[in-house]
Amino acid sequence: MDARLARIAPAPAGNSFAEALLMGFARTPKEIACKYFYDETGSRLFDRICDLPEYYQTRTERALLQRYAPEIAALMGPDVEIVEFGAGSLRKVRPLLDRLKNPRAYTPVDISGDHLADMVRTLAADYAGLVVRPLVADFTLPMTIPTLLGRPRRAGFFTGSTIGNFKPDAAVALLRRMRSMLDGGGLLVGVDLVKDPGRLHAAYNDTAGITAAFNKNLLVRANRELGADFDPDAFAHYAPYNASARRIEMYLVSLRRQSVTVGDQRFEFAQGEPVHTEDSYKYTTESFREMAARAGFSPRAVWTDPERLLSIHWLES
Ligand code: AVI
Repeated sequence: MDARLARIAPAPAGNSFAEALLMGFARTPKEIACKYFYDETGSRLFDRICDLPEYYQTRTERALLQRYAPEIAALMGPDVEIVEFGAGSLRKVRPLLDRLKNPRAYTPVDISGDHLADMVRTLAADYAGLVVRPLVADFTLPMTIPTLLGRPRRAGFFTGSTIGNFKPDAAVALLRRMRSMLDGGGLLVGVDLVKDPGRLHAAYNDTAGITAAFNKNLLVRANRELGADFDPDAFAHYAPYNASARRIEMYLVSLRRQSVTVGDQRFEFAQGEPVHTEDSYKYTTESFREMAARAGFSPRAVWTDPERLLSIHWLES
């Protein structure tokens, strides 16, 4: 086993939940950035979302990766370093690692260091001889990936339709940054597709209420970490599909007029006032390819499932 913790880069200062929340609440409508969903409870709730019958994304993408791993591995070629952005549980990359010819290294990048260290131990035990070097970093911020000895060609792995959680201009900027981090290598991206609005609505408004709990966990987190006094029951989960913008919008809506304290600041909420917590953009295969081209990539292969729920794109630099 060769799982060198080659470099652990701390998340930069000045980007904390407290600062983000106070800045977000100064806007109209108020907002909380969606990357703060993922504390320990939020990550566990997200895992449950992935298993929901209404949330087709995770199982559809898993099946696509399983099915097309040989083709993807052939396009990536031999001797590559796989860089996974937002690696999470490190499970999704396995079918690809199983098919790649002589992968030189696997570099998972994730913001959650403790989780990453545990997951790396499990993965490294199953892939004897693979150089695994986790990077603890917020890949949405500018960062440099240290070069490995021999400078292997890189291939990026960015699945989970996370690109949809960025506004289109920010998504282009992120893809552009990834392109430069990959240093001439290609990028594999998972992208949720435009589809029947009813199907989309159901995926973000599940009958078991897990997505609602995931959304409200932002308030629970603020209470715990920032000494806020939100009453999560005084806010409703609201997640409509905006068909003209082709995005799910997620909000916490104040059910009554109320004031809430966060640290030493007080915030007023009118009855019915929304706090914006997430956008989840949906693309057609063509509109995503156009976006990737704006970021400087040459879109090559694209794979979709028979129902055309989700797509996986291979972009070359
Ligand atoms: C992580 N991301 C792609 C999910 C999505 O579908 O936009 C986050 C999520 N929000 C509610 N359910 C899932």
